[in-house]
Order: sequence, then C-alpha cells, then structure tokens
Amino acid sequence: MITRRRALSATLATTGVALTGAGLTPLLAAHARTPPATGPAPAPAQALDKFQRPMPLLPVKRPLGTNGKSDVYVMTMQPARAQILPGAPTDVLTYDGHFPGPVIKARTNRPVVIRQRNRLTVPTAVHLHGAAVRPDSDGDPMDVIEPGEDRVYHYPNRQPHAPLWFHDHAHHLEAENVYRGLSGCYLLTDATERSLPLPKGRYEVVIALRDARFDAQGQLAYAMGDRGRNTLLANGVPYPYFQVAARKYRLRLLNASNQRRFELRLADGGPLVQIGSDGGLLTAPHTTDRIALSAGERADVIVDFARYPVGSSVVLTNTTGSGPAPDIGEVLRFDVVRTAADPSEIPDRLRTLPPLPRPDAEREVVLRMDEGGEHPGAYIDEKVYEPGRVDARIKFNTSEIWTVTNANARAEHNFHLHLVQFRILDRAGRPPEPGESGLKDTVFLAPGETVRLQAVFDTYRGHYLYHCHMFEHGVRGMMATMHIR
Ligand SMILES: [Cu+2]
Repeated sequence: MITRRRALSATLATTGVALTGAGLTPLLAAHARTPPATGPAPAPAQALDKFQRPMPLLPVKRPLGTNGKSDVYVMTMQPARAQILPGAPTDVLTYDGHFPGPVIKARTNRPVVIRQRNRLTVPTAVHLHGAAVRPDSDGDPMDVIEPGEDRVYHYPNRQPHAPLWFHDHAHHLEAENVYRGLSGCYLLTDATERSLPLPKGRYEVVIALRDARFDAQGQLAYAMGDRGRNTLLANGVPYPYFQVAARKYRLRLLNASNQRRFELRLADGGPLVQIGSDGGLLTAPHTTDRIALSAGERADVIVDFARYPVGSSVVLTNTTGSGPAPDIGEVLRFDVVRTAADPSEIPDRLRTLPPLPRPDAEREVVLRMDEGGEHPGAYIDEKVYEPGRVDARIKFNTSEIWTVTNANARAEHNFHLHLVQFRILDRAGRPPEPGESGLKDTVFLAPGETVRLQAVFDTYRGHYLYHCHMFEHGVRGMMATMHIR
C-alpha cells in the first residue's frame, strides 16, 4: 500500500495536485489538452438549438467470452474525441471510446471479470457503485491503475438486481476524470426482475444525465466546484429529442453529474411511475409528478406515452439547481411518433424486501464544508479524508443505524456508503417518501437535514469508503474509511 501511495503521490506531484484535502489546489491535469481560451466568450447553453439531435442509446458491451462461470470483459480507458456540440469535437476520457461509457449487463450469481486497461495519462481506479465486492476490486482511491497498466476487477454479483454504475475513483482525480467522461452503467438483473411484465427490449431505455460547461473551443471546461455547468447532457448529447411509441417505457435514469441535483418532471405534469431506485425495484410502484436525483442516484421510472397523441411531444423538465432556467430547465424532449402494441404491465407488487434486523450499533456522521472561501475544506466528523485512517470500526455480520446530518446552512450534500445497500429509516424525523423506501446506496441531504439509515454488513470484510457523492466535496476531503472486521 505504501509503495502504491508513494507512486500515486509522485504522479500527483507531476500533475500539480496537492495530496491534502483541505489545501487542495486544483490545476489542470496532464491530460487536459484544453487550449487557452483566446476566442470569443463561451457560448451560453441557450445558444444551442434544443431538440435538434436524437438521444443515442448507450452501447451494450459484449463479453469477450466466458471463463468457466464468469463473463470476461476487457475495457480500455482511452482518450477520444466526441461530437457533443455542433462544430468542433470535444476531447473526452472514455471507457472504450464511448462518451458516456458502455452499459454492462450482468446477472445475479454470475460473476463478471473486467480487465481494465489504463491508456490515459492519469492514474485511475474503477469503482462499481452500489456493488458488494471485495476491497481489492472496489476501486479504492489509493489502489490505482497507473497509465499504461492493466488491472483485473472481480464482481461476484452475489446481490439482487440493481441499476449499478461504474466510475473513476482515483484520489483527488476522480472529480475531473468523471467529469471528462469516465462513467458507465452496469445493469444487474435477476429472476425476480425478469419475471415481471415490465417494458423490455427497445422499450427499456438507459438515460445517463449530467451537466457540463464548454469553453469557446467546445472543450469541457473543468474547475473545482464550478456552479456554471449549465449545459445538460442526456446520454452525452445536449438537449436531445427521443422518439417514442405511444405506449409504456421503462426509463433507467442515472444522475452522473459531479454535483448537480435534478428534479425531473414532465412539462404537462403527467404521471411518472417510479418502480425502482439505487438498489433495484421498490416493493410497490409509486405514482408521482417528480423524480429527484442527486449526484450518483438512480431511478427506475415508467412513463406511459399512450397518454399523448401521435405527433405530439412532451419535454422532460428540471425544476431545481443553479443556472438560468433556459439552460437548466429543460433536459430532453420525447416525441411520440407512432403507435405500438403494449403487452407490458406494472404489477401492484414488485418485490419483497427482508425485514431489517435489530441493530447492533448506532453511530452518527456529520457532513460539513466551509461555506465561502476560495478553497473550502470539506469534512466528515470535522476531519479531512486521510487514506489509511480508519474512521469507523464495524463488526462483521452486524447491522448498524447511521444518523447522518448535513451540518451546513446552505450547501447540499449526499451520502454514499460503499459495499452495502441500506434502508432509509427516516428523513428529518419523518418516514421516507415512497421513492426512497427501497434499497439505497446514496441519499440526498438538504442543508440542515438529518437522515437515519440502516445497513447490514454481512458480505465482505476490509476497508471501504463512505463519502459525499458530490465529487468535488469528496475531493476536498468529505470522505472517510470504515473497517469491517
Ligand atoms: Cu457534499
């Protein structure tokens, strides 16, 4: 570990990134080939004509083969140029050349093995968000793949179906690495999910949402904590349209933004039926007019476009977050272009969840960051993340209740536990909303808010992270380590 850490420190030194969270000075990493901004001022997002390009379907990655009982993949992290804006292509960092990355489809109890080849100029670490994996496959921030090296990650998939996603987690580099493109979806399915008559095939669509800021040359502009990322992308395209049939669709939504939270609605206030969240299906469908997604969260939503006449459109809107409404108020447009048979149904009961055991321990976690200042510190329990320091000691095969508080008056946070899917017991003293009553791995915390959650630590022992999933808060220090033993 010391050797790796020394190696990473050396790399970080050459890229101009300091190793301490509080005094972190973000400088352009070696891979950032963004030319100096000598042209006209960056075009505001509203200058982009909306709904001009189709939303692409994300490519599904095929396994190279099977190794006994595992699906074996080889994936290459490589620079690429993506046609995101009209005009010049944008330099991005990718898994396999795709922006955003490809989708991996996995099955419960069928392991996946991925050889990740780092052909970038920066260290990387791949974290499968929401998965229970051994520590050496969890993408620990200090356990990096150096440029030019390969690393094999083992994903046992011994957990129920869930919409997982993978992204970079290299210490102090993850925020910029993910921003430049290092994220992808990983859909884990099982017999429970497959037995349901939900929309499938072409009527099940992954939509990865995020924000970005582009400079005058059409390059991704990165600055820590930038609140000016006002261009919204769906599957890598700004403000696309998506042609649908007048029938039910299952939308697998991911918020892959560094910091931005979305509150998604149909422009006509039409119903959204939420059937799942981070850890898979809810126990029962929940009809709402609003889906809130903080950075890293997922939602599984049915929209019935049979409500709309063929030839009409409905815009998916966003009603929260920083930025001018013309930029951030609309996400994509659904165009209803044809009729189609619809044998799909939304069952009244989707799954059962095991009752929570009696807790063995309780602990409190406080998230806080400095509000204001050029390089605000960010803390868990008033401490900046220190690799190797154990902040929470947990007995294997026990269950704990964590009371997590956002101690800020203005800043939003969220909270992500590696390794486990947890249940939310209450939010601000009230039972969780139906949309967050299932299995979760990331939970939003409004300023001043407290959430109590319960997790069972019965899969793997070792060191795992817990942190704010607003990447730039994590980079500034809002991360900690739990040791399960
Ligand atoms: Cu935060």
